[in-house]
Amino acid sequence: MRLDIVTIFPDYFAPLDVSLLGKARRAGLLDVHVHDLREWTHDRHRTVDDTPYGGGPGMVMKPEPWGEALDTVAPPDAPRTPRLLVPTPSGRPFTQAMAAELAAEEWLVFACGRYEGIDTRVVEDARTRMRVDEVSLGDFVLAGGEVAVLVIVEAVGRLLPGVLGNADSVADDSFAPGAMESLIEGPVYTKPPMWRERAVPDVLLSGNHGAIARWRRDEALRRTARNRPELLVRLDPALLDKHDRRV
Ligand code: 6GU
Repeated sequence: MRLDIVTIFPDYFAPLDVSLLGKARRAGLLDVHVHDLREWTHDRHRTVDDTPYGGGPGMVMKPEPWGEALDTVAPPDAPRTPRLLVPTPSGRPFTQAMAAELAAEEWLVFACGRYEGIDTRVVEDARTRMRVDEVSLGDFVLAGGEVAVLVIVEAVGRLLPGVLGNADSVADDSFAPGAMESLIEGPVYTKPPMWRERAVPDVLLSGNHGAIARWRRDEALRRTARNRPELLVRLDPALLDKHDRRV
């Protein structure tokens, strides 16, 4: 998968050299290109922002550098077009289902806004020639899109074939399409079996795989009810297993 990231802070993306995604890049599974938006400015101060029309606080990112940047990264007359992602708190919620959908794409472009956002005409213009999604990570405000892009790239990158070892199956993850779609995972344990007078639940040491699966699902239901009640109330009844019960 190819990723192009346009930002005024290329240094934010150093973490993409590290850990799982660093390894995926070195293995050739992920081809990441980070671009400095200021390369598409033409004034001495390399200006990327200006005051908002209509007044109000803060600054808005100017459309011209963004237009040139997107035309260069994804030329309008090229045979292939990428999918453009614009992180913004006013976007649609980013979900595991969207991560899975994006993992099937060949080419993603990310536009990182700062300040009060990017002049709206940039997204309108881009929509005339590529698929564009404005996405939000949740109901809070970050200082810019860079950290949101790191989050999205990690969520998508770990789903690419070959990135995770087989042992880390994605099907059991919280929110995984299927049985875990509206559930969060329960607690996990490792050795030693007793630590500070706290025992690992007997069932996990039993070797009874059916009982272990049942216990894990009960714990996922319990934890979802406690921490994410809004997920449980819209749990699709078709996704309930016939042995699920009040826990
Ligand atoms: Cl995607 N961007 C910014 N700047 N703030 C956010 C966000 C994204 N999601 C939640 N807050």
